[in-house]
Amino acid sequence: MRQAAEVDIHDSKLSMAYIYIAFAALFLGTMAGVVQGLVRGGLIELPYSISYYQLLTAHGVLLALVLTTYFIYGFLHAGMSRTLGTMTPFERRLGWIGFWVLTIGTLLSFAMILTNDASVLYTFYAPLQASPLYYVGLTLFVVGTWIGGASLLAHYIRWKKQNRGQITPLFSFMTVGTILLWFVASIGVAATVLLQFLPWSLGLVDNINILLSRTLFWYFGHPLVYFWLLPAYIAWYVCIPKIIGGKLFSDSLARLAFVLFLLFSIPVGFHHQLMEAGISEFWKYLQVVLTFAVIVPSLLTAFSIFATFELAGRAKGARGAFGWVRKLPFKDARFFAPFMGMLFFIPAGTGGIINASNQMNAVVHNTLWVVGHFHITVGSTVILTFFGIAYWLIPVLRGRAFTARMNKLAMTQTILWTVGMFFMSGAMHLLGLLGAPRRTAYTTYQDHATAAAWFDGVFANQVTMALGGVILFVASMLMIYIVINLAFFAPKAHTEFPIGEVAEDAGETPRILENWKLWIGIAIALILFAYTIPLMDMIQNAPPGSPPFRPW
Ligand code: HAS
Repeated sequence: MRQAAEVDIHDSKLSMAYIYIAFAALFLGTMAGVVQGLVRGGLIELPYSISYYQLLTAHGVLLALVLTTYFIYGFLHAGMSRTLGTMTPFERRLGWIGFWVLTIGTLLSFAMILTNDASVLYTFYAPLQASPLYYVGLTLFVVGTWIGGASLLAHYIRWKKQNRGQITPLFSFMTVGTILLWFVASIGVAATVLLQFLPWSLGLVDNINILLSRTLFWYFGHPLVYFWLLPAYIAWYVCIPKIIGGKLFSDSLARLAFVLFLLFSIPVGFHHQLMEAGISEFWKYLQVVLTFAVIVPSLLTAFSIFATFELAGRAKGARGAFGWVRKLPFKDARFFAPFMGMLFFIPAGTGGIINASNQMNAVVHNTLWVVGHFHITVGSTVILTFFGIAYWLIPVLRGRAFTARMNKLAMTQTILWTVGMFFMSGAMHLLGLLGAPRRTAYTTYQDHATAAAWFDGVFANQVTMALGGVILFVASMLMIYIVINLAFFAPKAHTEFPIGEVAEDAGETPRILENWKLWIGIAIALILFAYTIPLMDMIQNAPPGSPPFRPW
């Protein structure tokens, strides 16, 4: 007898629409990446007046913004449909409207990058000025995510009404936490784009308050990294236990981690501005303290996942302190890819703690170290987990199988990605420590001896970086091949959407963890505390501001 689909067929179509664009962005973004890596390494020069900064902008926007956002929405819509039941036509329509608004925004912004009217990098720092259409595109992008998020929240609210008193399935609880975090955080970027960049780029005002724009950007920019991370954590907490044949160690601890992210991930943006004049030490200090608070839920996650692995191993008869490690299914790419992501997160998180420490930030800020940091956080921990999800999610949504042959290729893909990232990000970290700056094209600084010394190490040199980039590019093309196979050519089959259970002796989940009004209230209070006075200061004692610059 044919089994019912794990995700309703109409909901699957919506999720797949997001996922197709995510992988198209991976394709284009890594193409831009490899070329730009070769240019940065001084190995090739760009033809046809394409600029390094244009490629760098395309690379950053496509991978950090487009790939992540589309994959996340595809994954969350599918998981909500799986755990709360199919969407109503209204909820699905909202999902599609969100998708189209997001896509129009993406295409518009991307067109501006292609015409070299927006080579402002993915952080679009003022006083670099792009075409107004670029900012219109960004606005539509954010509005699209709000509409898509409203669809997810509407689904949740309806389920809650229909299932009064029941605890929300963990996947859906975590989705709500992620979307609420996104809503509160993206107000910052919407404010700076609408109130500062758009009027300035349209010529309605002459100058822009740079400090204010960066502050509003980083109010959004740091929680943005958790918007990328939390869906990966959803897979670690909810799907991985099932894949390894175990049970989640604690439901309450998992929910608590997500609540703590909502509270502490937003009032911390100043740790990206520690070297910036115009913000007093006290407010930087306060936000660094809160940054250290937002490390706690990741430490809780490390603890929970370790415990889940150990429980699963012991249930399968493992002995000794670490015998359970051998019981993990390392030959299953659905586990192996996220597992490598977890391993990456150990040095990556340590690097984050270094970044957040004021004195050490003075050493690494604006150097290649930071580029190394974000390639092993979002580029490895998050993306390897997303790849691991894709290996079963695409077959679920397309009614196909993840065959043994594809599993083998996926294992090779993971190893290539890991090795490529090790070389590229390792070299970036070392070069950054020596002082090599970020956001620059290839230069020998007129053959200055200090600059030459940065790059003459055995491992720490431009060529290692470029070599890592080439390996990553091969890994990326392999991933595209696997995705195309899973979506269109793999044999028809029923594939399971892995949703894990909680260990029997985990204890009951306290209801207060789902009191979103309370958590949003505390989050807003913390944000007001950390930001009100510095923002008022930036507005009341505003500098004259800056006219636009377009140095490309
Ligand atoms: Fe970061 C810059 C601080 C995490 C992304 N970060 C960036 C930028 C990006 C980024 C994109 O304080 C550059 C922005 C730009 O363009 O300018 N970051 C932190 C801190 C954390 C952190 C404190 N970052 C992330 C994550 C990202 C990300 C996650 C993406 C997803 N970051 C900074 C700072 C800067 C910065 C400054 C500014 C630098 C500057 O000066 O410009 C923390 O959240 C990290 C906490 C994580 C841990 C790790 C826990 C480990 C786990 C794995 C366990 C493993 C298991 C498996 C279970 C404490 C959970 C083991 C099993 C076995 C069997 C062995």
